[in-house]
Amino acid sequence: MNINNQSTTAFEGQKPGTSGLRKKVKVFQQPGYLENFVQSVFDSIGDFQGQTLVVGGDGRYFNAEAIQIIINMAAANGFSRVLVGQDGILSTPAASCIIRKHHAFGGLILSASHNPAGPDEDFGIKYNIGNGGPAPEKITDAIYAKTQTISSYKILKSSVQVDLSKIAISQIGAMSVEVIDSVSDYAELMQSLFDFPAIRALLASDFRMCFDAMHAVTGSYAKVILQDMLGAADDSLINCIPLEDFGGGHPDPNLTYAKELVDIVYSNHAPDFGAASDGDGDRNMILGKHFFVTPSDSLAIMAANAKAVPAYKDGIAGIARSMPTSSAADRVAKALGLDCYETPTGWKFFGNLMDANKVTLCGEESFGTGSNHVREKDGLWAVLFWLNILAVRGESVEHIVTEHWKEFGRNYYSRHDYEAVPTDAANQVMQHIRDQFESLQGSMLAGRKVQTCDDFSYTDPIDQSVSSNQGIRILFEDGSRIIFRLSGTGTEGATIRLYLESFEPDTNKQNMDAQDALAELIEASESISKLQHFTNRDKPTVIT
Ligand code: VG1
Ligand code: CO
Repeated sequence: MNINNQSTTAFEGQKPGTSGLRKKVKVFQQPGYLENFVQSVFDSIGDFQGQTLVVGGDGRYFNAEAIQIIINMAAANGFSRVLVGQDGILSTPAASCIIRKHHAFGGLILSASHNPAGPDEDFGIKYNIGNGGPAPEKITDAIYAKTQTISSYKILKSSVQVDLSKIAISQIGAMSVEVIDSVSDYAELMQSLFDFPAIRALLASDFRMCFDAMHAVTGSYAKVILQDMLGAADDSLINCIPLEDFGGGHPDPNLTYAKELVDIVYSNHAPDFGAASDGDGDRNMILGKHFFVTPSDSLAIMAANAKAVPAYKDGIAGIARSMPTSSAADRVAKALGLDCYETPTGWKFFGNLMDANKVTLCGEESFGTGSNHVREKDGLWAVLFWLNILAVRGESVEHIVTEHWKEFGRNYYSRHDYEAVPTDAANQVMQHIRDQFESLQGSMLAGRKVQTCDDFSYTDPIDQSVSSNQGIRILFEDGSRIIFRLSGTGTEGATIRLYLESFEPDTNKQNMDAQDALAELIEASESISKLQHFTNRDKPTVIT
């Protein structure tokens, strides 16, 4: 093998965010940009000589080109085997499953998740370690440091183009390249976790569902699992052809961007169950007939009903949720006598807890739920989990949720996003709140007493690593919370996320609209942050 030590100069700002490096496609297309980042990964992950690398992505624009470059670099750097999804396709949870199952050293996942795709839109890449999960901060910090000093990268002298369209094994010098079925390992894992015969029977009854793949990666997975294996009717899957630009859409499964599905479940002919997944297949939105399940409630309800699912029939070890996620899951954990962990935003913080068997289920308010079956959040897994619960309980989604509130109380919850605001304005907002920490302490706000306010800092209970500045929290004595956080996944300016939560134990007051129930907290948020004033916006971009 003829290897070229291509000299290069560092690019500024190749800093992995909440979920890897995300930039405009045009930025990634600069000569050496992707190569520098990939080499910085290889230089930061330890000794992988003779080992396996998994590669695949969500199929967005630039996916295939990036994969060819990575294969040429993996061969030059000394991997002995690359496993790549057919047509370059691997959903994020499927990549995690394949890394684990085939004992790979790690994997490169090409995705910018929910961010729009196409020549003028976004691309992304992240490295997952051998447990199948996102690299922890100590590795992403090392990768970033490397990108700032890199001066050369290794690549084959004469570039090889692998045919990704056919399942086959080929050889590049000492390295083999295996193009594998993108779905089968993952489908087999799903079958081992859930009661497929019960779900099949449910789908064969008069129960109707609608799954929206939003023209992103889960289309391929939903066809095989929901349709071929579980018998879902043809018309129960929509937008299931993966497209390079996601059909011009924004595959973020929420009430704003999954409008087509939302309109269907709120129509006169609404199905019993609706669900959507995001660009790379790791998130989910769950809906019933004329009913929306908040992701925080979804996590709590899964935990409370876990024994209905074969894989969790003996109970779960514990629950973890990201800090901004509502504390609905904490109430279930308490009732079950389990530990509940509160981590910063981003799936990488759950890995250690799952590896140490402290938790089985994890979730984020941002439509991410998952378990220790892989080390990523998993959209279709959540859909199957709900179908399994529905098959066992034989009740409607709305009934299951409202019964849950009766038993545990309802955590009213909402997130307001102010997307693409000027970075300076966003920093001003955060500083403005910080400046009031002292005066807020113990004061009355929104008719309730402030208990504490701080910048959330997390010490990993397994390796004691500390992650600070993970969002501003204003915690009230009655359990209500206001949280401000800057997004780590955007590619334009800054995105401010405002998270609001209040607890309602009274069954007679659990049927309000969340925005109405949270009105006082919403007003108080503006008064202390001057968010709309600093950013010159009069309303959020997205409310969920
Ligand atoms: C967002 C979500 C976070 C999630 C992350 C990656 O991050 O809030 O909960 O883990 O996206 O999800 P941020 O930093 O923009 O708030 V995905 O589907 O893009 O891997
Ligand atoms: Co995603």
